[in-house]
Amino acid sequence: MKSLGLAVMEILGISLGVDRMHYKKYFEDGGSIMRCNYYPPCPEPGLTFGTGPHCDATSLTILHQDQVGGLEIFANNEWQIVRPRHDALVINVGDTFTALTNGKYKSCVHRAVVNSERARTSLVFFVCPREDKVVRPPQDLVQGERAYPDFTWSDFLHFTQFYYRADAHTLHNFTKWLSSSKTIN
Ligand SMILES: *[C@@H]1O[C@H](CO)[C@@H](O)[C@H](O)[C@H]1NC(C)=O
Ligand SMILES: O=C(O)CCC(=O)C(=O)O
Repeated sequence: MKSLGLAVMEILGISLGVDRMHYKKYFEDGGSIMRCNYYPPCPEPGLTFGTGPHCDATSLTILHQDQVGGLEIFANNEWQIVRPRHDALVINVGDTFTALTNGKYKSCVHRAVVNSERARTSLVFFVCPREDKVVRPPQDLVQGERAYPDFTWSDFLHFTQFYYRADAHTLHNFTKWLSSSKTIN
């Protein structure tokens, strides 16, 4: 999974027109988080979500869902079903990668719905930088203002674990939180 993540990083570097090895090298000593989600059938699926709408705070998400289905992404102003395919993985950009590209790649808002009939599982692998590494876009992607300040993955992870439940505005509110805590210090 790690080498797959690094291979995608190389492709993303190429697509952005920066040094093709830039992101691959940056994540070489990085870490990862893996999560297995189990969603039991729900008698009233219209009243809840399996996982509410959020962006992943991490950098890159590699997800596999079973054939039951339930993953949806918010794109072109509407919720769109991500049809399960047993032979495919879903790749999502997370907030930390948004910051690393100065906002060029946008993290994707997604959610998981439940259904009344069948239990569902998904397996999710999150690619992250080494915790103490500064998250900063390459100079090529900064024309004028920086979209986000410098931070470390460790700070951002801490924010989402102790102060803020990930939603569609996590990075925005983290940035605000960072600048207010700097003022206090
Ligand atoms: C996060 O930011 C959004 C957009 O500015 C705002 O509506 C929301 O209230 C914020 N949430 C928290 C918990 O600060
Ligand atoms: O179960 C899914 O398809 C989505 C899971 C998810 O968004 C997450 O674990 O962060």
